[in-house]
Amino acid sequence: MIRTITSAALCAAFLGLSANALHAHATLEVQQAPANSYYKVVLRTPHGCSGSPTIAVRLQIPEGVTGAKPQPKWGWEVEAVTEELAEPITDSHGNTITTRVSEIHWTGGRLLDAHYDEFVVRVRLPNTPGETVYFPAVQECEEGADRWIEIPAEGQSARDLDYPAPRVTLTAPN
Ligand SMILES: [Cu+2]
Repeated sequence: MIRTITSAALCAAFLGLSANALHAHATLEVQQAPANSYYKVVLRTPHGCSGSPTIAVRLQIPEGVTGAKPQPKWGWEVEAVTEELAEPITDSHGNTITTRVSEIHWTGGRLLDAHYDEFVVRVRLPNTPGETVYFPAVQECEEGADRWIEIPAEGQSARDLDYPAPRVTLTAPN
């Protein structure tokens, strides 16, 4: 047992991977996307909270991200929380929009630690190429919660964080 752990640690050190890089966290399926595009946020949930089943997921929709629409999910209630926009915007159909969805809550389900699932929202990304957009997520379990909300400081890597917020980096617009 001790030998096995030592070789894994050596391997991780060699590959320059921190411990949590080997540990599948709550992340987005696609981590690069064109700025100003419609994007499918697929929040991957590969495990529960220290083995406890997931019973609720709350996803923050960051400023600048608009048009968020959650995908209905069998066995779960989905609720979209809205807030007033500082300035009204015009959507791609010429409609004036004065509110935006700022959070999505999934409740009422039960995802075992042994199972994998995804929570999906379609959004419009901001027109800020080069920026990394973070979608902080809270995973509530029967026992405890994992708060994937940490955003790296300037010059810091998300790999160095214990609970990194799911993210997508914006490339040049299409
Ligand atoms: Cu993990």
